[in-house]
Amino acid sequence: MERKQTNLSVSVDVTKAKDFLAIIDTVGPFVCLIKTHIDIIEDFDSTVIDRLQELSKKHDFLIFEDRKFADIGNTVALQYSSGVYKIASWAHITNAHAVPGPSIVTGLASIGVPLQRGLILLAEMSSKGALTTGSYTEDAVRMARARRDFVIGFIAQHRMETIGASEGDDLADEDFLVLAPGVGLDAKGDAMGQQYRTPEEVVLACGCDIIIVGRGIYGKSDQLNTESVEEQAKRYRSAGWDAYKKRVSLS
Ligand code: S5P
Repeated sequence: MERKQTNLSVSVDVTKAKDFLAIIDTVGPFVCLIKTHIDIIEDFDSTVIDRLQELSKKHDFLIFEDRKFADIGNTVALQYSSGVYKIASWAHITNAHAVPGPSIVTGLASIGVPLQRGLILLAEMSSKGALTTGSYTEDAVRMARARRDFVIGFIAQHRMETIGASEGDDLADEDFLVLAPGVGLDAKGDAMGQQYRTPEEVVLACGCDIIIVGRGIYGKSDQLNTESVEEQAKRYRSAGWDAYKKRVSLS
């Protein structure tokens, strides 16, 4: 983030490999992180991963596969390491729901720690009516604190620092990343329950670190317009980074 002066992560939720790679090559210079849903690519083969890894080196970004694991430890270890996608072999970061309890982290860590991967826990979701509130969020944060060798942060809508802390907990050196999806400068939501807030709201007012932006950058049209994608990536990058600099200067 510091090297490239950006806290923008682009979520590349498109179904054709050609569009997927074209968007990544276009936004690459402006992001710290590319977020993928590899299982929505219709013409997937292993060359997509080779190319993604080349782009990660070319543009200096990390790869975050948004797999949202949600099963028992043994199953998630298999889903993370094996199958068609072999996620652990290429994704620097992946994420998991807290719903199965600490065993999901144990299962994923058995694969991810030896590969020096990082895990993000979903502590709060952006969708309307999400059940990730109150004690659920607190327990997700406690699960992270118990595995700081592997859990590097949260998907959340607010800073999580003091949430779920008990008296006597030493939080002084705690520095979890907070990645916020549901970010848009133009729309307030979509027709399927997504809710958007501005970079200023999520980063400055709510203390999140990284903004995750999908359709706000590449729109919904079938015709990819890389000029407009580049323009939007620059726009979100400066909105996100300005809000971050303001927050850091206040703290
Ligand atoms: O709570 C969440 C968690 C995630 S990871 N809400 C989300 O929207 N996401 C993901 O962020 C979602 O799966 C999608 O890939 C992205 C948001 O996309 P956008 O097009 O709405 O910006």
